[in-house]
Amino acid sequence: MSIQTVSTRPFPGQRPGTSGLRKKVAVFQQPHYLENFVQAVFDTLPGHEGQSLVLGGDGRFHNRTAVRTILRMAAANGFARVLVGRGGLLSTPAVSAVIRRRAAFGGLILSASHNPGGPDGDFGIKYNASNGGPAPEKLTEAIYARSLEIAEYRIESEGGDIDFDTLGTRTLGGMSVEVIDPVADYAELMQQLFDFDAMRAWFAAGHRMRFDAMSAVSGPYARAILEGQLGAPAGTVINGEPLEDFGGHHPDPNPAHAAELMAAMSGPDAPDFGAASDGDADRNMILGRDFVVTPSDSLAVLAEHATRVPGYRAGLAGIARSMPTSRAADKVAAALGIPCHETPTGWKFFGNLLDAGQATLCGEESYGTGSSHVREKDGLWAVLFWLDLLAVTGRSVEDLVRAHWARFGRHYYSRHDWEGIPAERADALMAELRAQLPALAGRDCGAGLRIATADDFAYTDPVDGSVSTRQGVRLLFADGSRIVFRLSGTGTEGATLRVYLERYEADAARHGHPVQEALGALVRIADELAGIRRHSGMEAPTVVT
Ligand code: VG1
Ligand code: CO
Repeated sequence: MSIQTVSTRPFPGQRPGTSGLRKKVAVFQQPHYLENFVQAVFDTLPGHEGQSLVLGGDGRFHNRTAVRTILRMAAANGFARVLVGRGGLLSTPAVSAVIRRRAAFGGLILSASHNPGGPDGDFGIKYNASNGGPAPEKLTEAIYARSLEIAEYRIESEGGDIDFDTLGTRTLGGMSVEVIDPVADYAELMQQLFDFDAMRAWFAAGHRMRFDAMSAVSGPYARAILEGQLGAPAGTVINGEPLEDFGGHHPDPNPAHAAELMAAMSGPDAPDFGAASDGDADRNMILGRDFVVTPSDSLAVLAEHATRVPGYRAGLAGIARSMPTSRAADKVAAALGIPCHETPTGWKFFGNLLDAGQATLCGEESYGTGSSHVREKDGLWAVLFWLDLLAVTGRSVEDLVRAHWARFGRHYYSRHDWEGIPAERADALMAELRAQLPALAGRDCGAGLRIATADDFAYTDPVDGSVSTRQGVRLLFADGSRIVFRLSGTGTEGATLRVYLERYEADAARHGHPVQEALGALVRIADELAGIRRHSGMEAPTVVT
């Protein structure tokens, strides 16, 4: 074993955002950049010596280089074993599943998730703890603090050519490197949760599905499970080969970026069920024929019917949703007599609730849904959940959602993203908005909309008491409508303002309006109060979902 200690100097700005550290590939390619961050993680984890680490990523450009570096650093930092996905691939939910199943100390996930990849795109890295979930804020802040004072890192000088493309165990500087099948543990977990026979019968009866893997890491998982185990015809999974640049696409499963799938799901010959997932396979989009399911509704529908599925037969302990996610799930929770927790944006805030058994299902408006089976959101899991429901109820996607609205009311919902605003302008917008807050309660905004309360969301974790402030400006209207403003914590260029709009409609006779029309008054109010056009200099949002 020949450990090299390399002198280095801190890089500013290695603070993890909503989900890990994300930067342009060129930033990560700077000498010592990745090494500094990885050493900061290891330095912040007492007791990691002699333990197991899980390692893998979504296969984007720089994934393989980073895997090699991290293997050598893990060896030099005293890990006994690294479990690495074959080819350096592991989806985010699969990392979570492997950590839990094999009782690993933690894991490193290489991904910038839904951000574009390739040499000019983004790269990212995040640490997940022994519960399989994203490092909580306390830990990410400690990692950041450490990155600001780092002076050296340790790396094994050999092992740069270690084979991680074939299954098996080899050694690197006294540490064992176990190359595992990226799909196997995950697929087994899915078999425990869902009724594979019912889903097989659904396909055998001639139902059709299209799953768009967006040339990202979900391809191998979706092929193995949908086509391999459930008998879906070959070609059900499209864009199923993970590519370093995601084929030049934005691997973000929403109606704007999954245009190919949207087109395929329209018309009388369209498949019965359409789905997509993102770069690291933790997001999901659910479509019926000519029908789009919002992620907030998806969470609510899954909760409503959860006991139809084997893994949730015993019922739900609770539901948790991020604050900007619509309150459709709250209605279901109330009907079931279970709590519905409201957390800040980012999956790391669900970890404690899941660990404490206070929540079974979790969801975010950003196409993220998951459960206590792992500690990450899980794209293919959500797709299988829907598929299982289609199979056991014999109903269509649209029918399930419309019946849900009829029973619980419809939450019209949309998110408007204003991307690429210069950071100081976006900060000024938020600062002005925050300054107005004390004066907003009681204001009549016209169109029958009166602001009942206005605040900046703060969250106290009910399990460990930790407090997170400034998590989004909320305008709550007397009729139950909401507007939420927050800045993205995952972008790598300028700032992105996210405006979340929600309006509740109980009357089934009024459930058929186009969404943007139903939210028109709220869109107007959002711009009036926040001066979005004035501050951004833009005329319209860049992405509407
Ligand atoms: C976005 C979403 C958030 C999600 C996060 C990570 O964060 O809004 O709900 O948890 O991405 O998703 P932000 O700070 O940009 O709004 V993933 O699939 O990119 O890891
Ligand atoms: Co993701």
